[in-house]
Amino acid sequence: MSGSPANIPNTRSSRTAAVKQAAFDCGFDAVGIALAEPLTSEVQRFHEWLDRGYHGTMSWMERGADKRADVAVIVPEARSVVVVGHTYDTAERHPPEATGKLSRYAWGDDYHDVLAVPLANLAEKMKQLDPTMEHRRYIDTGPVLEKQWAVRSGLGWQGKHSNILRRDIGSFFFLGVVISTMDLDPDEPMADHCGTCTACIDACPTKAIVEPYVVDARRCISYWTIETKPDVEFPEDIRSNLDGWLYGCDVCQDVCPWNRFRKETTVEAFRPRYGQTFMKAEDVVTLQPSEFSSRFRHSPIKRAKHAGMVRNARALLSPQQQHLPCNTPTSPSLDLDRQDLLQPSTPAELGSPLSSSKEANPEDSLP
Ligand code: B12
Ligand code: SF4
Ligand code: SF4
Repeated sequence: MSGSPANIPNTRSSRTAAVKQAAFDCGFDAVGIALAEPLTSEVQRFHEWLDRGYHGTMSWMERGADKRADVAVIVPEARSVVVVGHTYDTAERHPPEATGKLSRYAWGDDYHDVLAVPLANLAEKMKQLDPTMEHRRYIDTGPVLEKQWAVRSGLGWQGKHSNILRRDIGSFFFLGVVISTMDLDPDEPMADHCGTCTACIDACPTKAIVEPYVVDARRCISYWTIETKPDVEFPEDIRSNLDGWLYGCDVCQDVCPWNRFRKETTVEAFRPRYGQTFMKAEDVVTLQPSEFSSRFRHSPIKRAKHAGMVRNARALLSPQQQHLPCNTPTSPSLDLDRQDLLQPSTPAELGSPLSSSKEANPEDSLP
């Protein structure tokens, strides 16, 4: 019987090392591996969260419970979940008193599109290591509990703001997963380094972090400015506490001490379009639908739609300022469905390599 070709690792540990190296070669900044076992306690908490109504109008979160609980429903015979992180931080900062702020993740092109390429490349490299491999891959594109897989895989810990973070690169990174039949060595979960810190809870303008590690989306600026239909007006206690955010919100991450070690991406596609980290609300309310389409083509902001961005901008303006000529339609159109899967496709160009990490100091001055 012939053995593996010389360049294909033939032990589980060498295959695992090769997969991790492949993730870095494809441009990811962090990688962890979990066994593809059912998520039991995590799913129970997820359902408690839904039962409390914390998902608001995001009814798509009620679907796909079987897939969230067990990735073997998605990939029969799944053995491993490879979780990757890709930073999106850039050198730009929001001016301190700016209003009309755009959240950092949305400054450039849509990460679902940008990261589909390196994730496809990673899957292709895994396939070269194990030609019999079956897989599915996701970047916020399906009913997969990505943060919980990131925790299981040791990629990071879940902070009290509920995002995943790491000591070497902070939290400004996206997550992606490859669920596969490949037999790989799992990593140990990472210790929680939040300690006694409560900076994110204290700073949240709308008090959306209702207990440590738990966000009530119905109180979160990100939910209101991104996920609600354009014809829904903000409740007064949200509107009056928007803290200048036009689309999304970065406050809980901006105040996190671990983001002193944030790592800048060199991926041009994530840099702010037109150099803008904020837009004047007065300008947004007068933006024509055609201008909106061209300004936000291939941007995550298209999710809010023209009418949604105008609604967000109006909420930032005082009642007097709102009497600007704006005549904007508020007709809601179809929602994007996050249950769409990224279909495995042919590998494309490798993603741009990223700059090396800033040195992460020991945690003496940190929580
Ligand atoms: C729905 C959703 C939202 C909702 C709900 C937010 C939320 N906290 O889940 C809204 C619209 C508000 C939102 C906002 C944002 N989002 Co979002 N979102 C998602 C999505 C699609 C699903 C997340 C989900 O399943 N939430 C359900 C709740 C129940 O999960 P959970 O918060 O992890 O809850 C767990 C904890 O509370 C835990 N728990 C309870 N008690 C305790 C106690 C301890 C000790 C511990 C450890 C845990 C714990 O149990 C729960 C279940 O396991 C994911 C993509 C995906 N498919 O996973 C992206 C995702 C989470 N979002 C992301 C981002 C970037 C954001 C924003 C930063 C965008 C912005 N700048 O505006 C904000 C952050 C707001 C915040 N503080 O959470 C990234 C996060 C990357 C990262 N590094 O973690 C993801 C992973 C997308 C991606 N692929 O990169 N998002
Ligand atoms: S994103 Fe903003 S509103 Fe939402 S939990 Fe974080 S600080 Fe609060
Ligand atoms: S701000 Fe503090 S409590 Fe919140 S995630 Fe960062 S370290 Fe944890």
